[in-house]
Amino acid sequence: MAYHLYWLSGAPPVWRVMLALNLKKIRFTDTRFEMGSDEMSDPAFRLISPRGEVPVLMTPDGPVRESLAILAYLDRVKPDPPLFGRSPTEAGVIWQWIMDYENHLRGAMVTMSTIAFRGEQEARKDDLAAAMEVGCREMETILHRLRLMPWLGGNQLSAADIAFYPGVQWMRRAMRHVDETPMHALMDHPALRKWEQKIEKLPKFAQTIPPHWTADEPANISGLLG
Ligand SMILES: N[C@@H](CCC(=O)N[C@@H](CS)C(=O)NCC(=O)O)C(=O)O
Repeated sequence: MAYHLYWLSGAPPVWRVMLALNLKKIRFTDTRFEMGSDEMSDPAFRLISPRGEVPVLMTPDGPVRESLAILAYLDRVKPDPPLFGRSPTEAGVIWQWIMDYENHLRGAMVTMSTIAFRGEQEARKDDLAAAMEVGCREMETILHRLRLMPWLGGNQLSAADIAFYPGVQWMRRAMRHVDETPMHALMDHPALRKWEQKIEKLPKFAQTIPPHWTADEPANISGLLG
């Protein structure tokens, strides 16, 4: 098989790549690592992933790492359906929403979920409150967009939606461990739910759900807390 994916269950960047591969109808074989496994620090794997991170997609052109780079690569390999738009304007808008998420919301989500999964809500109350403030503000901007447009990047599903969706699911899991905050209402917003349902109708969506979320496998620990 021409494509082979190295992955970890529950890693949002991996989920992006799986969604994109399925959307493009690109078949792939895979190797699932366990968090902290020796294989991830193996010198041979470090040659293709210097920090020992996943996703890595082996391709006929060589290994590609970094989830957004993999999405860009796949879009060139198989342009239909496009992930980064068809026009310069569409590409610009899609990247703008991706970078908004990457530069502003994602860091806040990581802080909130790390605190939540580690049970540090009391011990790190101030950090949680600060991250929550940023997270809520950024989420409101995205919700405003989803109230106006069918997809985050515009009128079509794009890399912006694929980049954002796994982070939202990660947040949903984290928020189960956090008491009253305005984030609960934001996460329940009908525009967000409707958008998620459309993504969940994508081809082979069920196969992309992190297996340890559906099976009764123990939660990952250390680097990957979900
Ligand atoms: N910016 C990278 C992030 C990759 C990343 O952080 N992967 C994590 C899982 S979410 C990982 O492999 N962690 C394992 C480790 O650091 O040992 C991307 O988007 O692909």
